[in-house]
Amino acid sequence: MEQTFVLIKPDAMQRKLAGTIISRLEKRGLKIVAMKMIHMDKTLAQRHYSIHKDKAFFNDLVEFITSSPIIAAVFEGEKAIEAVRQTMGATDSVKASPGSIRGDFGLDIQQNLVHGSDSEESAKKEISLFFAPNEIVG
Ligand code: IDP
Ligand code: MG
Repeated sequence: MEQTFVLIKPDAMQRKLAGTIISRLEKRGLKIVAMKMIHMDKTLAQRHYSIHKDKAFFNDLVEFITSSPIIAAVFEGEKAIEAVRQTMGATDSVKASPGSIRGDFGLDIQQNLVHGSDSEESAKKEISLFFAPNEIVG
């Protein structure tokens, strides 16, 4: 069993797609083991996306992810990291396969609805950044 970190991003919240996205992940067979609604501050956003700190889009990305409340969650399942990434689709929503969340609901490379950890290492780091051990209750 593996755990991975998921964010329902501001664009998805504003478009009332949170339920749809959570539902798709659950229907895939993944289990919610932690979930909360938060409004990320700049410091947390910069830490969460620190790997991208030298990219041209970094400041815009921090601005975007802190622009409204979002949902942070931990999903658990067999190969959960890969399963969530595949269910999300490619980063650029235009290039994401139809049937994926980004491929079905988006067109944008930045406002792409959902975040999912890309490796075991980033999953561990991201989960611990947003959740205390006793908040993972599933
Ligand atoms: P991922 O979310 O598919 O893992 P990453 O490359 O880790 O994609 O990028 C993190 C986030 O930064 C993306 O989800 C997207 O919101 C934003 N982003 C990535 N590439 C670009 C870009 O070229 N322009 C603007 N925003 C981008
Ligand atoms: Mg990423």
